[in-house]
Amino acid sequence: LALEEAGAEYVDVARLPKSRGGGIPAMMNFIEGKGPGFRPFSPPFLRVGELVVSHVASILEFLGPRHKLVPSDESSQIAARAVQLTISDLVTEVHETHHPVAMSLYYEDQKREARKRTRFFVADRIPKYLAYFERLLERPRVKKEAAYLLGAERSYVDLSLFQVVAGLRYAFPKAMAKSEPKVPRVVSLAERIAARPRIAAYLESPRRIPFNEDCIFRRYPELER
Ligand SMILES: N[C@@H](CCC(=O)N[C@@H](CS)C(=O)NCC(=O)O)C(=O)O
Repeated sequence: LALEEAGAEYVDVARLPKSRGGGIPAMMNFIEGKGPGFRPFSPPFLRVGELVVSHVASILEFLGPRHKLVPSDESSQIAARAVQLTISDLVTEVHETHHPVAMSLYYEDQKREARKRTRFFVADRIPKYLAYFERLLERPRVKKEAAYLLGAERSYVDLSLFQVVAGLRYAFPKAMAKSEPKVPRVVSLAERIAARPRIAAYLESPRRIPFNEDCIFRRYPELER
């Protein structure tokens, strides 16, 4: 989203055909320490020349100032890092709804625990996180249709919040239908980000991977029942 919003040129190497030097093996070369630069633990990571930056929050912190996706002052950049790390925490909790026991087990082998975990996640954690973002968007003299997380201008954390709202809607439609009326600023922000010309074009393009049951946000209706 950050690279798309910036209009930056990039290659999604893992999705490039093997015949063009891409695919999973090309990505795994880095994980196995065969690529140039730092050896990351897991995807996603960004390679710029010999520099390898891993972890979403760190990648965004790197891209932010270079692509004017964050204000230039230090306090805004520290706030951006904090919001992004909070979003990373939320994403980890989302993952744990379908993998509460072990990463190495299939969802089908931890379904009972997943149901229990999801019950608390949707009842307590979704409302708590969304209320926090809503409070960040509450600014004196700023209309709810105009607020961004760091102030008057969009930054990379707004893109991330859009992604999380989209993912939560996919995975937990019932919980989101209940929570959204309480967070009108978050809902408005997600709409405004989706409508930004470069983001809208990206969402319509094959570069956007549809939500599915292999990644972080998964729709297992039995978990919400
Ligand atoms: N904290 C990392 C999490 C990255 C992550 O969870 N990567 C997944 C793929 S989406 C993975 O490959 N994990 C392998 C593992 O943990 O063994 C980030 O924010 O980028």
